[in-house]
Amino acid sequence: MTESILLIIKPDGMVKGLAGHVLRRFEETDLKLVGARLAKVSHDLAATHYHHLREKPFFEELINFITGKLYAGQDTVLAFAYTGEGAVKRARAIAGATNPEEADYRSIRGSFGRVTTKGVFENVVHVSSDPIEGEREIKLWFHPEEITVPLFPTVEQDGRLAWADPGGPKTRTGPWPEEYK
Ligand code: IDP
Ligand code: MG
Repeated sequence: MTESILLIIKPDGMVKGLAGHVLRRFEETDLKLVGARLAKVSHDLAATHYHHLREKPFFEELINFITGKLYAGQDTVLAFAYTGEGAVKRARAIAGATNPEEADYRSIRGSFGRVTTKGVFENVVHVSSDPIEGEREIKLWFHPEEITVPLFPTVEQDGRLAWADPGGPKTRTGPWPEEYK
């Protein structure tokens, strides 16, 4: 199945100079790069992106982390959209498990991530958890004109293209597919 994912090089990956390494790893796959941007992570964008974790005890620290507050104001991240056969599984294998201490040591998170004393998983990259999240996240981080192939339906709005279904936080309609748990 053709799937699309959002890859983010998180603030820790940016300040540690890992952008080139991460891109290299993804270049070794035949996933197609269809979007790339340097993005400023506002509190709103972060909270919408991580809405599924809003009840978690680490949520505030996670927002501080992703908006760059723990890294001397590193509030820009690199965001990429990739598409291809089995993209979620393949991208998540490169990234490694969410907890860097449990991630395969050859993966990006296993090699370069850490768990802070406050319990935040600083894990270098974000990769969409499943295709539904991939679509929601790409629509959240990219405008249609920034995606180089017709990935999702668009509509014209005030003379500009917009995503036909903007994919808000509530777009997940069912449980997570078994294979992505
Ligand atoms: P994922 O990034 O592997 O898809 P999610 O459960 O979607 O994992 O969590 C998003 C991010 O929130 C993680 O990448 C990590 O930075 C942080 N996070 C998730 N679970 C924990 C936890 O139990 N403790 C601390 N941070 C966490
Ligand atoms: Mg996730």
